[in-house]
Amino acid sequence: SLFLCLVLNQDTTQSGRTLFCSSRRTDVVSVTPWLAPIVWEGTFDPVLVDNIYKPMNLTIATTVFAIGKYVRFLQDFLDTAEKHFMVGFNMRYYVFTDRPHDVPSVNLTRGRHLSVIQVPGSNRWQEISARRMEIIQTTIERQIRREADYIFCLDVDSKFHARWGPESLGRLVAVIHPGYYEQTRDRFPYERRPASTAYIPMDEGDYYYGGAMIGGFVEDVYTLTKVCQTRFEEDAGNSIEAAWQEESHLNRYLLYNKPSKVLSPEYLWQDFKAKTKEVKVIRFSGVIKNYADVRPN
Ligand code: UD2
Repeated sequence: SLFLCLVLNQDTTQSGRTLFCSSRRTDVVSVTPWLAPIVWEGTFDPVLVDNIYKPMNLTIATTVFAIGKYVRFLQDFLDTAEKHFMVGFNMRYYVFTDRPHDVPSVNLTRGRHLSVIQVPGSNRWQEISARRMEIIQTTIERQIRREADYIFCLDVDSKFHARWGPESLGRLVAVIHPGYYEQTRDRFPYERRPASTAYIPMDEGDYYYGGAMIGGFVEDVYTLTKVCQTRFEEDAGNSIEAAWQEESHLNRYLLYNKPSKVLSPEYLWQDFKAKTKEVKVIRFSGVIKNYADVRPN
């Protein structure tokens, strides 16, 4: 039946269980040129993946920043994460905020914990966004490397809508930005000034990765944040700020340190964007926000 399934490009049933075939998706590319999977709905069997990872008793760390008015996004982020994100796994949320008293109380299921870590506020959103790399790095040094196996660093102005499970686990995991998965690389908003350490020439680049998600083994994400922070500071010393702050540095890092798994834009959609035919399920998306209303400046 596996043979038939490959030939007919259909699901089939074996002992009552649906057999998934990677060839089931012919409308999207599901592997990178360096043979890392690109995770789309229909390219994996969720039951099989859960059965492999759940017995490992893994602990997942999730960092999320809610500085200033962004605390208002925490309730929905956490409520929906409890419904859809790594359900059945040990979870440690690390909430970084300058307003610890405004962190909502959320009912966490068994094996899931939340710590609030106070960090300074800032008047510049660019600085808040960029400083995440430094704070994640120091928190990994202080505690996360002893407390978790994998880590996800996520944007708070977002919600989960459907399963985001262990199919997303890997050594170094990045997500394709929903605004650029249909574009050619000359259209990617990489940093194009050679004076910046985030510079990517026009004829290089694989994908445009979204800064709203970085994931992987704690030590691999640690190295990524350390390198990006060093480069960000080097740029600052030369009075240059990359086009999309840490997202630009992330893209540069991933060009030369290829992710071992790439998540499709199903794992990072944007609510203002209409669903396209390739996206069978929106798992996580950025909410519509009024920048003037939530940012400090
Ligand atoms: C894009 C990226 C974001 C980041 C940013 C860099 C996507 C979908 N989003 O989003 O990840 O790379 O560009 O410019 O890829 N934050 C606060 N308080 C603030 C401002 C920001 O807590 O006052 C935190 C918060 O966790 C937020 C994150 O920083 O989710 C990113 O900031 P943003 O959402 O304003 O950036 P945005 O939407 O332009």
